[in-house]
Amino acid sequence: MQLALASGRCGLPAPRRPAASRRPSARGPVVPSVLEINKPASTANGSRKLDLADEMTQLLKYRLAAPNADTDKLYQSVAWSVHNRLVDAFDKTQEHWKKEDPKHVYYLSAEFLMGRTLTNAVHNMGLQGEYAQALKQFGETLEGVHGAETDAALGNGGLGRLAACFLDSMATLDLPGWGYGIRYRYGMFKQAIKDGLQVELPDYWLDNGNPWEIRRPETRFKVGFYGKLDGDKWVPDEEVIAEAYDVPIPGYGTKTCSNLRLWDALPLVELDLDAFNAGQYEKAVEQKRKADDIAAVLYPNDATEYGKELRLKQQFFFVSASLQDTIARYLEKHSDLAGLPDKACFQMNDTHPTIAVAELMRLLIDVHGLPFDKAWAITTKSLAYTNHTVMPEALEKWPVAVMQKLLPRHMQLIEQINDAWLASVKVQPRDHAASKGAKLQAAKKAEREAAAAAAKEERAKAAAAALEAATTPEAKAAAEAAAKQAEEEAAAVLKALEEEDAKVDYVSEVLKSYSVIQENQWNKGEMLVNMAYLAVVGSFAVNGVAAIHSEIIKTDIFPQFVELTPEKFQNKTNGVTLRRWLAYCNPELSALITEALGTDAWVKDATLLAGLKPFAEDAAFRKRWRDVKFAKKAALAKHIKEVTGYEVSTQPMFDVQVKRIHEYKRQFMNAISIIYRYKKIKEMSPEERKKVVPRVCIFGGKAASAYYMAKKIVALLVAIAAKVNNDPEVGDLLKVVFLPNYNVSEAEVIIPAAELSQHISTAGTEASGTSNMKFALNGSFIIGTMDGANIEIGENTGFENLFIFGVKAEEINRLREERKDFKDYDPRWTEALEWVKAGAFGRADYFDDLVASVNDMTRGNDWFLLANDFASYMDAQDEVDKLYQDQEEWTRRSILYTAGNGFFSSDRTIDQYAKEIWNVQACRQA
Ligand code: NBG
Repeated sequence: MQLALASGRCGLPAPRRPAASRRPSARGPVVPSVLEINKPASTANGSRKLDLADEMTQLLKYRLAAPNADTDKLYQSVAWSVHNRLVDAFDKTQEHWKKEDPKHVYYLSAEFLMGRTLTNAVHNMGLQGEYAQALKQFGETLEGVHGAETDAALGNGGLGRLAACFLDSMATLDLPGWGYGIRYRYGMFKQAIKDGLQVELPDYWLDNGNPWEIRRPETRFKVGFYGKLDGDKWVPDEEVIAEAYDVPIPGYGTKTCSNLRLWDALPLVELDLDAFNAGQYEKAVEQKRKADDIAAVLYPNDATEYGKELRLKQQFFFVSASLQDTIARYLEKHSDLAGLPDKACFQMNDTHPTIAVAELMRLLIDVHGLPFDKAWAITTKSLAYTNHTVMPEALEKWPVAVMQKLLPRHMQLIEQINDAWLASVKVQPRDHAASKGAKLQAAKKAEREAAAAAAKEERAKAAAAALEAATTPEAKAAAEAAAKQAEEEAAAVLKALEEEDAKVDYVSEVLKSYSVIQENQWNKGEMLVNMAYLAVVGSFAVNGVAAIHSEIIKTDIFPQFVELTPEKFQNKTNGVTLRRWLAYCNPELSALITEALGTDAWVKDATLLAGLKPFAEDAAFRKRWRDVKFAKKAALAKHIKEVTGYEVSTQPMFDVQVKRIHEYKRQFMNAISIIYRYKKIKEMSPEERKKVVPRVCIFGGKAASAYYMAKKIVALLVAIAAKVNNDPEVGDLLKVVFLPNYNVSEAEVIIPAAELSQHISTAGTEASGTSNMKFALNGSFIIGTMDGANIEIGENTGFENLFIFGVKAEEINRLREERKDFKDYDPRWTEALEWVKAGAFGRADYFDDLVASVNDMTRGNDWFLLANDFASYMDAQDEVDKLYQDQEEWTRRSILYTAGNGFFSSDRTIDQYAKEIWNVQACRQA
């Protein structure tokens, strides 16, 4: 039984204690009789207070019915006991907020990548001492039961994890706010490696119950789909019930406990008894099956669009339920919906929840009877939108046909919104569309005339040559006639073009660029709803997630909107919670920091980390800093051994790249550099080998199930590991590890152990990155490009402490253009790639397309510029090796990473959102 969670159908487990230590408690039969546990424990002041160990005992017996408390059951008993305290804190906070009625922010997100809750909740509530004590009575520790918890992996990657960090910070800052999302029955798929390839297994994360949620059968809303429009009255022909589950979110060092409300989907009628009695068993449960589908899976969608109706259904489902819920709560205290923007701000996390623009309009107009204009004023004062990517494939566009079918009323409203919007663009101050149209027209004219002038010159040259070549008067006359004719023809062509041009309505051409509904450029005739444009039109604020990204969205993604409403566009550089990502995942470093600073206040005020700077100069402190890193490396080495069987020494540099596998993140470039390193080590003499800086190269990350190239990259990494690690010639000089099923819990073990971390995306493609911040805060060096938040990390740490390489974002377009004729490969690149091609890592055919994608301009065009950046990447790697040999200097700078990057606390980010977008103030209990 107790192993079911460890290995069962979940595939590879997250970090946890070895099986041998997961045994029934040493304390013998731990469950006393009912009589015994009913005896109240009295406290010093005589009140009847149940002590924690007793409470756990009760839980073991009555909730878990577990006479033999193994580690899993002990975990659950602690979890349910913590649950009780969370519910208390939750109730008090929500009551307080209800009474005070402050403005709330509602964070709408299709993803929340929460990870485990136990350690975080216990520490945030300051109960670690009490629970450690209670567990001691069962012969267990908090760290011991920690591993029995399954990650709540309701997210794909950075965007979902950011949402989870934001909830922690909102609660910590006492900001009234809830998250809203979907309670997926299956979270992010589990990744396993089979025969060297990634396989995806379902994530049955709810199998053992979930102590971290509260089911709310009393909070239900209907959500409709499909059906017909009768005028503007919508009659859906499919309806489901959204039922709420609340996940309490305790703040750190505060009484505030806020909420993540997740929706489950239920059928209106679970079983159609008539159909059943008539023997139509499938029909009898059809409604249930359809509802089940909605909250079943998280789309494994990192940066690729799945044109799935079901996905739009999911998006609408949770958005509709969340808006209905917030409006209902607003109306408990207020009667006029015009005041909604004073009490609620909805932050749309990427394009996934942006159907909220149309749904809020529908609720206000159809359900609450407001006129369009009034509804629009409320909507545009309540919604804000965060963009998280510039990848065109991830900026969702829904075919009008799909929207029309699934949400006919919303499509109608989107058309009305668009019409009103375009009409307003037309009458913008200074006749914006007209003057822009005139400019466009003038530009086209100039282009035409320049082409005509060039052609004329060509012709004149040809005529002159013909004339010169003509020796007889007849030939001369013929040449003159030909020249004249050519001139007349050219004039006719120009005239025709001008006539065509006169027919073009330049104002409407301009308006097209603003339109929310656009033609599919790859499939003429198909019309699409551009959800990002809908979000921009419907929001009062639009933000990017790092300084460079916020500029790129202004210049490349929404420039036309910026012209009209520059004040809407903002930057909110991402951050991470220092609780989970430093204090709890690295208690050893945390203790050292607290000792040095003389306070643990940095956990809540990250700017205090700057106080570590002088300690970088202190040799004794540096030694202790190194000792902590070493201990974390040892823990990771142990984990690597347990999971992969590979034995790695703790002496080499731990070099890490963990993140979703994506071509733009360029794990392939890292792989090629490792192959080159490996090849060179093999060619070296024993003397030369002594000079090599040994490394353990660690990878982790999932490839989206349908992402062809990403899966090949995983396979290549696994193949390199198999070859290198089994090559006795190389020994400890190089080891390569692919840790399967990278998730939050894996990250918590990997990040504190890293000495170098790689953030090497093609400049301009990674919106921000957030693991770069986690690594930096844990004293890991960064090798990276001038991309996303790397740039701001450089500004905070001092660029001299980062290993920056590669081209800049502004050079990318030109280089992509030039690559058509690119031949100038770095010889190291070619040598390593040739080796892959020759089958040194097996599967030469399988890797062929991957190699071609970067090396064959006819089959791929190295779109992400790996070959282009390779030489400077290798140079940067040489610098890394050089610095690592000077451990004192390395450690000195490692301390500066932690000291310099307090800026990247999500508390800072959330404080900025609250002040600069949401206008939400703290509401704290006395
Ligand atoms: C991701 C970006 C990351 C960024 C996170 C959080 C999506 C769509 N975007 O660079 O790729 O750090 O969002 O903002 O997942």
